[in-house]
Amino acid sequence: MSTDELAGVHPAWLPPAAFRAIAARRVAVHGTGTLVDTVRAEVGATVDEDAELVLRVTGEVGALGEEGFELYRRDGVTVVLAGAPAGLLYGFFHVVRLGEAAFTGERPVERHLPAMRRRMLDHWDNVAVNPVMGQVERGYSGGSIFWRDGAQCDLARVRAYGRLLAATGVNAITINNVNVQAAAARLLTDRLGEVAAVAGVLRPYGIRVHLSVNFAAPVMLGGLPTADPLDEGVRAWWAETTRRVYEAIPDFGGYVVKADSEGQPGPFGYGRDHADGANVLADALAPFGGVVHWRAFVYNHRQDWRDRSTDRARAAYDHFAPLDGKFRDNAILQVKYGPIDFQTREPISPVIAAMPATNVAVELQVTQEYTGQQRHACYLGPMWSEVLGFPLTPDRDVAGLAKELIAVSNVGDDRFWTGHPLAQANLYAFGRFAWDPSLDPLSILDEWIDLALGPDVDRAALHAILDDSWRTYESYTAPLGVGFMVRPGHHYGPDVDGYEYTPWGTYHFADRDGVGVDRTRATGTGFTGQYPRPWSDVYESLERCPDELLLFFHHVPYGHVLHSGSTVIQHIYDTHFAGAERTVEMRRLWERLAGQVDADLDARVRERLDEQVRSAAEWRDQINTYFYRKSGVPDEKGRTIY
Ligand code: BDP
Repeated sequence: MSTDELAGVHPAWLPPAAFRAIAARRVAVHGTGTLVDTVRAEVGATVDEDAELVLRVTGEVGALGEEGFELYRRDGVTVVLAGAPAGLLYGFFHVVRLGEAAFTGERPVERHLPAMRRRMLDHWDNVAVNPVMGQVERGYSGGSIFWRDGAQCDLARVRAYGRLLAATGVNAITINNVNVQAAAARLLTDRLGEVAAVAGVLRPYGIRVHLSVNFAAPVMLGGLPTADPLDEGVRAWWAETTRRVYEAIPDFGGYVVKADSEGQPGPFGYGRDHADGANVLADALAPFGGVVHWRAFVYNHRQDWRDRSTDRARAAYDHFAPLDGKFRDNAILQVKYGPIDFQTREPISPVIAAMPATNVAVELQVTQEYTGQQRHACYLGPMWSEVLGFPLTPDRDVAGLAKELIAVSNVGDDRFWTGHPLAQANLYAFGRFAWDPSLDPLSILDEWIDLALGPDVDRAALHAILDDSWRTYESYTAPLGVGFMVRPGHHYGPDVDGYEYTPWGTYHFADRDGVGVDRTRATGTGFTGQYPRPWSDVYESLERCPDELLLFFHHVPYGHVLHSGSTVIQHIYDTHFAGAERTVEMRRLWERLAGQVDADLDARVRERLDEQVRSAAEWRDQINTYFYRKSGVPDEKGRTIY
């Protein structure tokens, strides 16, 4: 794996030390196929007899599917059995994770099967540098690992990435931005070779490649007069174009489409609905076993901000719920976990429960667009655990309602992969949750610490920094679920009114008397009515609405008393002082890692923590000052607010 391209690149969670326990043992690998060969290459020398670790693909184990595996240890031999090569690969990496524990004592038979059939990362990488968004939209880790200056990169980095992802259980990636510009659109046709090359290096890791396509491709690339999904010529163009894609990439995954959203073309332009739009692509992909991921992130980003009857939170449900049952089986509706846009705190999107006859995938954001942009340490595992375990309907949680888990990747060509080295833990956690949403986020963090930093680092200090870092970030940024108090455009740092008088639909309605968005049925936008019971009632009720979502659902006076006993205004002051203070503590805790991690990793983390401390103080001061001046209510603890 060591090519020039990888010189100096941090091994993330697969350093040579992670393989210590396996390297010290005699290993036998039985089976054939590309993925079994991958396992063989990982193991190095293998033996035929007297193995202490046996990895075997066998038809003898039932119900493990393509990806499941069985693990046990008996009489000094650790055995991994899989029904298919992919299962063997995942079983192998499971043994890597276990380390010495895989070779200690006896182990009864455990069965491991992925909860989600597709575990996918979306890259928002641009082929040509976008003048506003750069090479990677919302990328905080340097350039793209796929393209540089409009041309495909050396793929050694992509291969190493595939290996890292396989070790977490990820089995699909979309390689280009959902906002598909001209150069990227051509990946579907004359630049298809680049997609095939990426598919080639990821295939040995069981990862299928998907492509974001532009809904207007028949016009842009095919020279047709229309992209109307019901037009016969358009249908034929998609069918033929897709046939060519599969000729080049027989195991191609499918398409991802952002349509009628933030300026992207879509079926609305032709008077058609989104099921019409998705189905034309689904039909083109079906003969080859491909799927289309159709994003539900559809809303009017040019609304009149003075018109309070429109509510961006309502948009996805209003557009999609009436279409339940109209999507093809190989169309997957990709729904962001919250109704607005990857905020630090949002309620769960009601769309996830509203479409029982549709395949729904839940989309998370590993790239920290709204959670500190990889300058702030913010471990998102606890948030995702809450999201996935949320009992949205009386009999199912979000993980049970979703068929797939998808997230926007946080990786770039940075030598630590993720800009902030500690942000690696988020990427690692995503894969692990997609495999098993019931995992404990803090145990996942332990896995990452063990693998990436070694078992001897000050684990307690790392936990003290990261365990609550999401809640810490929440405490010094937008309060009580109101969201979007970020600087317009790049979304870093505070600007309370930055979006307040714009057409983007993200408002807080703060005035001298109160703050928050009234989304009730009784007096507000009616958004609460999109939830199943009991949530429609819980959120509608000022008394029952959880504190952390209060301002998402209700407009309240500053003196409103929370369940915590504090008033809204005092809560704002207290959390902002405490949150900023906490970042100073995080920086102090990191000092304990000095000498335990590589000097350059240490330097990078220190630089980021300094910025986090600075930025948290800026958030504290701007938010507190804003609300003090609006409300005129002094801090009851007498701290200085200007
Ligand atoms: C928003 C991002 C924007 C993305 C959009 C999306 O600011 O860059 O294009 O999400 O998900 O959060 O399509």
